Amino acid sequence: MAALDPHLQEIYEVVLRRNPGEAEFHQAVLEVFESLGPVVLKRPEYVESRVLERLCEPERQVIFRVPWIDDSGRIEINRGFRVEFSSVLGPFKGGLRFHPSVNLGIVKFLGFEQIFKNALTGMPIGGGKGGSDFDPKGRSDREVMAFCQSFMTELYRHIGEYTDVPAGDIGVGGREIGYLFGQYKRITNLYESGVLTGKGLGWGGSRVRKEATGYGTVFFAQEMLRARGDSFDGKRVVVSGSGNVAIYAVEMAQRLGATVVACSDSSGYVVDESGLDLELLKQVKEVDRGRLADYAAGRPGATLVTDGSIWHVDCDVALPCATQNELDEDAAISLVKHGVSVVAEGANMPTTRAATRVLLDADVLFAPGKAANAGGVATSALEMQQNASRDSWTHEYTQERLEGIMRGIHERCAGSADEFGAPGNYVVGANTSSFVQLADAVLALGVI
Ligand code: NDP
Ligand code: 2IT
Repeated sequence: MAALDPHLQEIYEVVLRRNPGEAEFHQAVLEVFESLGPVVLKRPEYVESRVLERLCEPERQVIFRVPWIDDSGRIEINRGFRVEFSSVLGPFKGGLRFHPSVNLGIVKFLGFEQIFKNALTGMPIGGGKGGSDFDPKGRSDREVMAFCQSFMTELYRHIGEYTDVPAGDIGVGGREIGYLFGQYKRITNLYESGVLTGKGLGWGGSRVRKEATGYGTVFFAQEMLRARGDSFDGKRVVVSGSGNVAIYAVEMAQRLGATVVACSDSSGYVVDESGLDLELLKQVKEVDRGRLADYAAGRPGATLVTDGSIWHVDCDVALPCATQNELDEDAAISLVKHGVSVVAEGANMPTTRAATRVLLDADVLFAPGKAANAGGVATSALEMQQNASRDSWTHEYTQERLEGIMRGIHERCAGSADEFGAPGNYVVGANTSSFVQLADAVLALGVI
């Protein structure tokens, strides 16, 4: 990687010192800083006014105990987090992740990414993230409810439709948002629809929110292909993960004429050469809350692979939609060797820095998550808009809005990449474009 501009290097070293042991947060900051050399050359006031230091320090970080009782009567103790990173563009906005790996460094990386992603949407939303090391896997509905109620019993005092608006992420879907919203409503005695997004369609949710991240990722990839005179039609696609983002990325890629030949979970991956059976996948993952092994068992011709990497399956388009750092340098080399032409990140930071370099050097069209997966949070902002006006839009209209937003983000990234001397580099485009918007707002609002 190119050396950082000396000012940026100095600031980065302070970030390392002040946030020890938070590897994912360091990585997210470095990825942004690597794009900003030409910006700080052109606008030295950003360095003089210490805009970068201000953006790297969360406005508020909350860590709390979450006690609850499991089905056997045992008392369980988890840790809850909410990092309210930046409200310079709007109320803090970003998901909650329930996964045993969650720690402060992971929540901070996600919150930091969210600031830039949310700026790119063009909607009035700041950045934040939260979650817990609670593992919902294998837990009964009652246990999940007990956990969510305890989590909200602390979180409620920090959130609100004008303050901080959480949503889902890994391990948090419609069921969890329901229990969280119910407890918020009970404690506050307010039907404050706009306090959480990802709600059910019958009680304040938005059409297309469930599908939005996966669909949006495919729309963004489609724009990149279109810019090269190409399309999804006839493409061979691999999608990692098999959760919310992955399922709807598969759905939209199939609708656009692609064959999706593989997807994964944390136990392995499935190869299905004739194209994934989406209805079966939804039944197994969304209805039965099962594993991909159950999909393979129910689908003749599909193979379950429990060792090795999904990125060794050859494809034209790769959509990492599982988790951070799941696509490493070896995986990128394998994808390039097999002739991949597009990689679009449905997950947050799934591609390591070394892997990103391999893809960019090979002239692969590479879409960073903060641009490609912004459709989820953008549709959350559309949900907030519907809640504020007590309205409910049609599926068709909401999807049109999502498509327009993704086209806009693509245009914005492509334009900013050109402006800062890196045509075709969507990493530079996404980071520079969002940073300039944020930095100008930071300066305008004064030292706060
Ligand atoms: P889900 O919980 O619905 O699905 C997560 C999927 O990723 C599962 O298949 C899971 O497998 C797999 N996975 C999770 N952690 C790991 C791990 N450590 N190693 C291997 N596989 C893992 O989450 P989402 O689909 O909502 O989120 C996926 C990604 O997309 C995340 O990076 C999230 O931050 C990002 N994202 C989500 C948005 C949303 O609206 N939901 C918006 C923008 C980004 P298993 O079931 O075996 O754990
Ligand atoms: O990473 C993300 O953008 C999300 N998990 C969605 C956040 C949101 O507020 O909808």
